Amino acid sequence: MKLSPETIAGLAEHLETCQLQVHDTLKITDEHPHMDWDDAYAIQAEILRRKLARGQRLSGLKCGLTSHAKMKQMGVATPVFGFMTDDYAVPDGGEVRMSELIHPKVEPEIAFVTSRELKGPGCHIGSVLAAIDFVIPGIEVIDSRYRDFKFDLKSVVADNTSAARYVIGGQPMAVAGIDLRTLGVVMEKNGEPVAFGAGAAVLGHPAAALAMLANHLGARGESIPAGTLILSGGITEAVAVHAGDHVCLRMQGMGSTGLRFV
Ligand code: 0L1
Ligand code: MG
Repeated sequence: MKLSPETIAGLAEHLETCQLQVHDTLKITDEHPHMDWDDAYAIQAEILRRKLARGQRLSGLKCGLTSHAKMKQMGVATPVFGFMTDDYAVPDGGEVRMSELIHPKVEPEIAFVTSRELKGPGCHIGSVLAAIDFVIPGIEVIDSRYRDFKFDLKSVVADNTSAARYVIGGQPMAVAGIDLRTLGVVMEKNGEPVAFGAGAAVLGHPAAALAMLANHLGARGESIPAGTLILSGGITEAVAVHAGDHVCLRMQGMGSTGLRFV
């Protein structure tokens, strides 16, 4: 690690304050060009610690930048991992207040819920499929705290991978019998289809994203507990939203979920 514990705590406070006070900032690597991956994940962990200390609860984990469409949109080449707390959860069909966000975008994602602990290293698609209770449609609302979404990967990791809100809903399905690679998704904004894709857009198979997450956590002596909700990453590019927009995600055989921005 290159940053001191004091600098990590200060950067976590800075980024979380941007989130809570709804203002943007320049990417933190401008001031700390030598920070490394461990520093970035330590800043993210400190943001989680601050939220838990205020009584929020961890409600899920997320994989980000797992599709070529997202990687190309953001000009990066590596997936990243983050967390969601219970205040990020939006009820199915519920409202998201624009006044609480900076410049939100939505992503269609396959959400997984585990029935067993997943532990790396050595986790692979097979271990993931054996440990999944069900999959369900999910929309992630990302809201980078960086001005104009201009960042590098370490800055994004520190900013908890832009996590802001999410909704899940529709018909949960067991993974046995579904080919997650050919699972089709259509995301609509105000009734118009705006993004289309299939599960294979996520690293060839969306379970591969969870295997990467388990291996990432395993390298840190952590694991994914049974009963964890995990967003596997945007299948398409993220779509910008504004007040008044209604977003609906339809997933093949699983119905739909949606939310409204007010
Ligand atoms: O969920 C994600 O794909 C992570 C996004 C992080 C970068 C961004 O803000 O687009
Ligand atoms: Mg996402």
